[in-house]
Amino acid sequence: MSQELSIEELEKRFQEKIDAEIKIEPNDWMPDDYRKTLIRQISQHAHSEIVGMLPEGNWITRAPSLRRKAVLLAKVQDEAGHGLYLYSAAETLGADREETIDDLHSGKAKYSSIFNYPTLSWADMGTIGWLVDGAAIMNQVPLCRCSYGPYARAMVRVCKEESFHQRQGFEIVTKLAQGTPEQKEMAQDSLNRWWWPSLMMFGPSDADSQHTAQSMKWKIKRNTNDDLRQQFVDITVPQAELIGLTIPDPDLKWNEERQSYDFGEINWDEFNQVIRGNGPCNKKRIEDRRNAKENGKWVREAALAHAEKRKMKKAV
Ligand code: BYC
Repeated sequence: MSQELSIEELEKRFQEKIDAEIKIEPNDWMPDDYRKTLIRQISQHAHSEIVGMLPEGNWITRAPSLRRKAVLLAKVQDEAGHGLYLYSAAETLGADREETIDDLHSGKAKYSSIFNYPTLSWADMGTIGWLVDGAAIMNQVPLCRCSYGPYARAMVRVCKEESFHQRQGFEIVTKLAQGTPEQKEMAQDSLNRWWWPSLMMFGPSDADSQHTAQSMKWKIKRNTNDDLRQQFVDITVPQAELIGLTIPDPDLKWNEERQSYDFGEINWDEFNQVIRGNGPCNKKRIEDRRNAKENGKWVREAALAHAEKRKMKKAV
């Protein structure tokens, strides 16, 4: 039937479906740019989950107790799972998984800026859970209502797991903040280093965001970058106060009129440098992912050889 309709008519019907909150499924007609936008966002998101395993994986062998180690291992494994759901969701749009991953390894594809910062102390495991997973939840809960069905459904499970990640992180930071003066200092130092990069996770300001307007029209995104960033600040500042830590922003102030916090200017030069590949750990992250693929080659080859052997056995 779609062949009989003009592109304009197809686009009109597509937008009507979106406006009526009807999910778009893989075999439905969709504009090329809708498909491209989703492949871009979902694959960047998948890469972020996989690269996001590295800064925390770095601390698994140094976790301070068996309990902390088990929890951290589970969290890092959850992130691998999130990456896999997301690569699968991108495949439903026609993306080739190997090519998508090659784009990450060649430096062509983006992933979240936040994972280009180093994890220098155990407190960073707490702060990442508290702030980074906290920001991820703020951004991803609305994505559960994304117009594209497979992405929206993947997000439901991801968000449930992210909530557990956020809680375990906040628990680590709370314990440190209530510990010895050295432990409290470690927690404060970690907050000082992760606060601004966490705010950058939400992306450029609305005035500079290239994709937000169209993505909101298509209901891929449900909120603007600045809107989510503000919600994150409003929720997180009282949490820091509760555990006696100070947000490293001299301009942070409650605005009675707006019933919201005013906060200082983000260093957009730093953000732009990091997303262009010049952050503190960009090169190391890509190198680690490339090595992981290379080191896993024998597993893929063995699995393929095994599959071939089974196929031959069945054929006999
Ligand atoms: N880092 O027009 P804009 C997680 C890029 S959480 C790097 O606003 P859009 C995890 C953007 O891609 C993190 N690049 O774009 C948590 C675009 O470049 P291109 C992952 C960024 O797409 C804990 C350009 O800047 N979450 O995984 O409308 C543990 C202009 O931006 C960033 C997601 O991916 C950034 N922070 O909005 C483990 C959530 N911000 O593509 C893992 C899904 C912007 O034109 N994604 N850019 O070259 C989204 O919601 C949206 O893609 C964004 C950006 C809000 C991130």
